Formats: sequence, C-alpha cells, structure tokens
Amino acid sequence: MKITSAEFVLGVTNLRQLPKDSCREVAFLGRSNVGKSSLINKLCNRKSLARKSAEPGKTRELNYYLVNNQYYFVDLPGYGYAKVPEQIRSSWGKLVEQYLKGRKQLALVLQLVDARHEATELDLMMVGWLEYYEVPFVVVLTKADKVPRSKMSSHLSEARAAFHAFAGCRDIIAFSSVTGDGKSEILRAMAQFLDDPI
Ligand SMILES: Nc1nc2c(ncn2[C@@H]2O[C@H](COP(=O)(O)OP(=O)(O)OP(=O)(O)O)[C@@H](O)[C@H]2O)c(=O)[nH]1
Ligand SMILES: [Mg+2]
Repeated sequence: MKITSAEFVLGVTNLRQLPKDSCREVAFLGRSNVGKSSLINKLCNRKSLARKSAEPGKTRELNYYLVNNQYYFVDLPGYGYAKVPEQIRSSWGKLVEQYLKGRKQLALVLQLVDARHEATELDLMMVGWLEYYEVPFVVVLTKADKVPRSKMSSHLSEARAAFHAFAGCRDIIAFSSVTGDGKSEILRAMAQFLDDPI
C-alpha cells in the first residue's frame, strides 16, 4: 500500500459525529506520548499532518484523516496520562470503548507500545477490549531507535510472550519514526485488512 494523499477531516468528541460513509478505517491506540501522531505522520510522509497536542493527555477527540481518498486513519486520544482528572478519564474510556465496540468500518487497530518498556496494565486492558469486541490488531513497538540493536530481539520476544495469548493479535512490528524502520511492514499489514469487504 502506498499513501499518496492524506488530509485532516474531523475531530470527533461525540460518536454521533462519526463519518457516515462506509470508508474502512485503521485506528491508532496507545498511551499518551507513545508516538501515535508521529506514526501517522511517517506513514503519510508528512511532517505535521497529525496534530500534536500542546499538552499530553489534553486531546479528547478522535481525529480523522482521509487517506488516498479511500480510508480513514483515526488518531485516538492517548490514555494513561497521570495528570488527567478522573472525570475526563472515564469519559475518555466510554468514548473509546463505544467506538471500538460499535464501529463496523473499523478494519484494524494499531496498538502502540513503547519498545523500551513492557506493556503496561492499561495497554493490556485495551488489548482486552479489542479481544472482547473482536477487533483484530497489530502491536507496534514504537521508538525502536532508542533500543540498542543487540537488545531488540529480546524486546520482541517479550512482546510476543505478552501478546501471543490474544487471538486478535495479527503481528508485532518494531517501528521508529526517526529512521522509518518498520514502516513498510506496517503498511503491508494494514493493506490486508483495508481491502477486505465490510
Ligand atoms: N526517538 C523517537 N522519538 C519519538 C518517536 N516517535 C515519537 N517520538 C517522540 O515522542 C513524543 C510524543 O510523540 P507523539 O507522536 O506526539 O505521541 P502521541 O502518542 O501522539 O501523544 P498524545 O497525542 O499526547 O497521546 C514526541 O516528542 C515525538 O517526537 C520515535 O520513533 N523515536
Ligand atoms: Mg498525538
């Protein structure tokens, strides 16, 4: 899959605002600061397409990007930022869970986890939701440039051990938005799901 165009179309704060067309979508899920917006920008070859939130944890919207005039990339708000008040955290949870539960157009989730660290409890909770709602996902280990090459294979094995129990986990790919490593693998994995009929 080659991305030739990408544009921001909509920030959704309420599920009634979701696009009504039948374009398939890929959603990007992960803790705040893990690299969701950077991944979208790299996949689309754009420096600042995906908005970076001024303050981590402040973005409460599902940001929709139209790709190749055909698909949507959905940048989900990051979770796990400690300073976010409980009330906002629970409204975030409801919005994202309802989206994952009911969105027929959702073809695949990219679940981002920092390559330097083990998956957090919240990461595993998200993957639990994906499993429960039968949404297939690919785990992307982000910021791979920060892991010494000699350690990468053991980090990948740890991730495999953490995620292999989930039937919905289709692949685990190390990625760096600095070097572009992993980009073509991610695009290849996405293409398989985007071209399936709904
Ligand atoms: N070294 C390195 N830094 C990265 C990489 N990806 C993202 N970053 C940095 O990590 C920080 C957060 O990246 P974002 O892409 O804004 O993360 P996000 O997940 O969209 O964050 P929220 O929107 O707040 O949830 C930024 O300073 C990025 O430059 C990477 O692959 N390598
Ligand atoms: Mg972001």
